[in-house]
Amino acid sequence: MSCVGYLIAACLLAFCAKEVTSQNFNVVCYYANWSQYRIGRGQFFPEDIDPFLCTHIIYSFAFLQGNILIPTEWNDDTVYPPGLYGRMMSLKQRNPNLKVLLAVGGWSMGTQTFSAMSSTAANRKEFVSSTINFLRSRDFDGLDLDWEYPGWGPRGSPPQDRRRFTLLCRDLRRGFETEARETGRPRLQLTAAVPANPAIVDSGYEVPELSDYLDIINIMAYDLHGAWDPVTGHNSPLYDSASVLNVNYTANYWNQKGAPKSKIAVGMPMYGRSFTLANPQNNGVGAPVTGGGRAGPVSGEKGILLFYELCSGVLNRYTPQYSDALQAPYSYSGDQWVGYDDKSSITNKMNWLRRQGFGGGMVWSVDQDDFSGESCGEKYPLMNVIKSCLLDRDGYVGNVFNRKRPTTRRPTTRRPTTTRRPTTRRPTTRRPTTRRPTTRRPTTRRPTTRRPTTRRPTTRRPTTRRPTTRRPTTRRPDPPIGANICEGEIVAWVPDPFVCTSYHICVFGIDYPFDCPPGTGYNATQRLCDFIDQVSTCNF
Ligand SMILES: *[C@@H]1O[C@H](CO)[C@@H](O)[C@H](O)[C@H]1NC(C)=O
Ligand SMILES: CC(=O)N[C@H]1CO[C@H](CO)[C@@H](O)[C@@H]1O
Repeated sequence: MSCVGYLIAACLLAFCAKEVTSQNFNVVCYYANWSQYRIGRGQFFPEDIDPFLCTHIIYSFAFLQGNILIPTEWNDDTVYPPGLYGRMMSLKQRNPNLKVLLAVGGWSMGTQTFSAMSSTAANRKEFVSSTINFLRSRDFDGLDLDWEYPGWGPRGSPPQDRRRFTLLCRDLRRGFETEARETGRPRLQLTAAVPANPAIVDSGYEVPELSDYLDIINIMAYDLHGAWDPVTGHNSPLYDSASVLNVNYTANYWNQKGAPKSKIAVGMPMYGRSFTLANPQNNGVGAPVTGGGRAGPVSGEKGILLFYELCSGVLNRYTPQYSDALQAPYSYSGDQWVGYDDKSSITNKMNWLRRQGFGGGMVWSVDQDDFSGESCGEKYPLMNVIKSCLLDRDGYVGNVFNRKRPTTRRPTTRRPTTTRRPTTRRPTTRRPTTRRPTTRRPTTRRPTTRRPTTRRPTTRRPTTRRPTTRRPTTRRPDPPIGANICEGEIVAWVPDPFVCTSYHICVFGIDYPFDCPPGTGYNATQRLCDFIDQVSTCNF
């Protein structure tokens, strides 16, 4: 299609047909914990999220150690300065309908630990009960399982893992229900990120039974084509009559296999996948390539362009094209080719989603849209399209939760401003873009051949992140004699029994004592250092 044709299509698509419907949609936003290490304007923190754009935020990722959930990032879980978990939770003060879930797994964690943890009832039991404690003590509203993928041989998961995954979901759901009954709190939610490729679905997912246990099924309907392919292909085409790897096919496939539409959240990428063309004259869909496209300036990853990288370069310098067959935009310039989603293709997907009656949309990931507005000229251009099609102005909650109205907009006054943000946010040693993927890995990786070894982060960050590095230098000498405060605690925050301005982080029974900054005391309810007059133990 010509450029003019493209513009007309863009205009036609730019409206969201919002007929009156009683349906409440979910908008599930993944947040990548490594976005804090992007450079310059790409650097992203929880405060950069507009809490009214999503009904659910999924913090990615925590890992498993044995049967226990562990944070992966040195500052995920700190109390002072408040860790990224805590900072994410404060978004709920602005939008009380917002749910924040924690994802466990991801492409880089692999399948082995999931496999072992889910293989016996006793292991699963330990995982379930420790996970409930972990989530509750940090105010998470649920868990998202990102096992990529149970029963999928090419990543080392044996066929038995198909059943194990179902049992894991069953035990989690039952555990969450029991805990909710016993405590009177709203039940923790259980969701999963699942593959788009039908072959991977069939080898690992007992869809009808799983669907009973899961609240939301997040289909990773992106990475459908990429640098591992020999020819250009679109990251996330809505349709494709030549291949099952398209959004319409996979969402309907999950539904036909037994997942109710209301539980399906259809994934959308906030990034494009790019290629280097073998011959610049041959620049359509299906043209031979020599590999991934040049890395973007912020992501630094070959074959990937984040949406704001597209805005600041590609969208005005490349030649835009629109594939009618795929209902998807792509662009090329010289030997560079990129397939992506923009405002009109997302609008089109939203209209499709509403027509088809699916329960909501999901994005990977919220930190890849233009959150600052510096590149695209407006803040969160893609997320706002999704919001305008699926949510009302208040970003109401989706179909599985009760709606709550914002009560008082209590801002962040309770927290001394000095504790809010570390001045030096970023340990210079650990950042680089080479270490970690900007996006989550190929949902689609067809079984055998294709994956180049470069795509997988083989080296995990060293194990240096742990507690020893966290401790401020101004330490009280020793914990009171005989008090092993941390005995039996896996991961816990414990107020010091004697000093109201101190607290302890216990990690696998080991005590890491901390002092609050001058003028503040430890508020055990909020798990932070608070103004001293807010801390009951300091005022009696
Ligand atoms: C979308 O998927 C459904 C179910 O697989 C199929 O019947 C329909 O033809 C698809 N639509 C297009 C335009 O491919
Ligand atoms: C900085 C960083 O990458 N932190 C963690 C974020 O989650 C991933 C899981 O995919 C871990 O590998 C990282 O260690």
